[in-house]
Amino acid sequence: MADPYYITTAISYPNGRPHIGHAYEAIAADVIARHRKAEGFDVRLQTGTDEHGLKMAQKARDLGTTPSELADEMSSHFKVMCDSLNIAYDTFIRTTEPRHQSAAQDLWRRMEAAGDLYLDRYEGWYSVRDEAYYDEAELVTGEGGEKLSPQGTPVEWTVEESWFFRLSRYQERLLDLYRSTEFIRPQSRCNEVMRFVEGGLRDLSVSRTSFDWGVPVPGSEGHVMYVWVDALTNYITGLGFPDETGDYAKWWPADLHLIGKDIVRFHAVYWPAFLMSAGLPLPKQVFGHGFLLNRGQKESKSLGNVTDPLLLAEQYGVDTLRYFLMREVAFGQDGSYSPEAIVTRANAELANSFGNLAQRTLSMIFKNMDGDLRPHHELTEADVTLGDAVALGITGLRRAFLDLDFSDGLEAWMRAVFACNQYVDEQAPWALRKTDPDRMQAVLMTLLRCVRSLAIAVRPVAPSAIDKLLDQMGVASHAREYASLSDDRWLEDLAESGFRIGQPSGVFPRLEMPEAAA
Ligand code: ME8
Repeated sequence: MADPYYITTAISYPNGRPHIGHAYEAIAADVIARHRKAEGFDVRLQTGTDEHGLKMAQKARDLGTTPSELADEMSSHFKVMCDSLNIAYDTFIRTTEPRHQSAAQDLWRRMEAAGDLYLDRYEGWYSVRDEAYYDEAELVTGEGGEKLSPQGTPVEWTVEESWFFRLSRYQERLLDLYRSTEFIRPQSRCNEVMRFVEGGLRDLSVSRTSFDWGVPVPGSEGHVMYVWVDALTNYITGLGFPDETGDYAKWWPADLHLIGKDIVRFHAVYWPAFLMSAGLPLPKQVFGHGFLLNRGQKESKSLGNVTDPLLLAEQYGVDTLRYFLMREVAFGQDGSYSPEAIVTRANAELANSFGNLAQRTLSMIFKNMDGDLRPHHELTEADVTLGDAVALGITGLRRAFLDLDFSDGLEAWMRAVFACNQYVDEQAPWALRKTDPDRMQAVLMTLLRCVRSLAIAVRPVAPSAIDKLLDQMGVASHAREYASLSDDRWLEDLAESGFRIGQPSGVFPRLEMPEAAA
């Protein structure tokens, strides 16, 4: 039976519409999910929206609506974004669902039963925007001399009665976890978290009395859970927790929580500590990806550079956008995008290199030998060398993707594409039609094999375009996973159809450079 692989994204705050950072994270998670599926895993992908907390309550008040109406409207935009970007999620969770409330309350009761929760007074520097308290020593000074959180957001001195979680108890167990496993990736973020934990952990305030838009603390009227206790629980709510049979038994612990770098502390310190306290297994890995910047700048309303990711997808194509993001950014680091960068890369790599290779190969076959393909030929050294180069590129992609190193993986793939184009130029199959039709057959058959393998390899990144291409080539849907890379059964299917391929049409069109940049 296939091994299960459970991957989650962060759940987004639906206090506004999705931005490019949300799209980036969803796309990366979907590429990982599709890649693992292609590698033969039984995959589950969960995403959703984080609907409680002060931020939501305040935004709703500013807009003159209720938090629940705001969440309903905005959450639907996140779902539409996922659907439009071809994100194959299995569960879209909303933390306002009743089943989520029972899961969060159950986790709370377990932490209470472990003796890890106590009531006290909380005073400290609180950032509404980050929904976090900070130590005096962590604060920075703003341009006007005001105190700011390390993320640069305003902080206020706040006093309230609060439940506390005995985080301090877990310091050593957390450090052991970081030291003995690859719990936090990339390494730079692991180092940051280790420094933070080694500096000493203080107990964490985990309830609020100043507002009521949250999950009620069981048995403690007037308290709602700190939004992060509630939010982190989503990863098990979606599996039916507190029922520990069924989906939970199959999929927990998660293999990967994919999140952005700003929320690593919540996932790598608080979440494992909550789970240790509740006596539940820990996720296997937390990966903190970098931020996506618009021409090197953070998008913000005040700069007027906020881009709707769906408009980008509409303009350049979903598969092109997905390819660009995975290729351009070294995964784990910050990256930048601009319309010119998207068009340049899409044209150079997708349209002119892979698209052109596929189109040339299929058109020559369609024109010269449709219905007349023969799978077996005597191979020359050039054919064997090309086969090796393609195999190397694909192994490179697979290995790098397993390690979440997408840009390197796609670079290895691109090297194989270049090798194929060079082979076409050198072998010039069009010139062989009259002089040596057998050799033309062998060259085109070699190319057809290579195009199919390269298409299957990159399918997790550009699933719709690649499926269109594989349809044209008559490759059955069961022969599109990585297991079928090394067998020739697809040729038997093709033989059954009388070796006919469909009328080829390009799947990666050339894009126009935006006018401002031309
Ligand atoms: O943090 N580039 O929600 P969120 C890349 N609700 N990723 C970005 C980004 C950017 N410019 N901006 C944000 C929350 N992100 C919480 C999560 S999980 C239990 C609760 C990422 O809507 C960010 O790092 O602010 C996070 O992983 C995700 O988008 C949602 O951010």
